[in-house]
Amino acid sequence: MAIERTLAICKPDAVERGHIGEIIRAIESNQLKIRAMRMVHLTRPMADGFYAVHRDRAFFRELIDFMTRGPSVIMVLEGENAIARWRELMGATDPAKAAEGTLRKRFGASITENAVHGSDGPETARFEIAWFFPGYEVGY
Ligand code: IDP
Ligand code: MG
Repeated sequence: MAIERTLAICKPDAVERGHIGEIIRAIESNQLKIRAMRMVHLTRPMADGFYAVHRDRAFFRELIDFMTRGPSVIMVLEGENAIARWRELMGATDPAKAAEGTLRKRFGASITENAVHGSDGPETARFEIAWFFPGYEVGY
């Protein structure tokens, strides 16, 4: 199994409600290492570019309004099979459908305000890490 890196975000709803600590605890207690971290209040151009793949979806505007309404905590996670493992910890996109104990079940309020983000594959992870951590190097 490969060591992977993935991009994780505590979205504005999770930051507003004081869930950063619980989310980091879930990361650290599940053998994922935080390799980079920053708090960013996304501008519209940053959010538009990050979610460009969704720009034709009906929910795009609502998603961008949400993601730009307050700061997010953005992290690079690393570990064995990190991409799938982080998505498993997050749970399904819709908190109502997310498994018991997942972060979205615990902290998500709606399909838009679902507390956390995770890359969905290796290509996406590369793009998303470069988007928020330009120049990020593996050679630490
Ligand atoms: P994911 O975050 O589980 O990968 P995506 O389909 O990539 O889900 O959607 C990106 C984000 O857009 C979701 O996390 C959520 O915040 C929002 N979103 C997705 N689907 C809907 C929807 O049907 N209505 C409203 N917002 C949505
Ligand atoms: Mg996605």
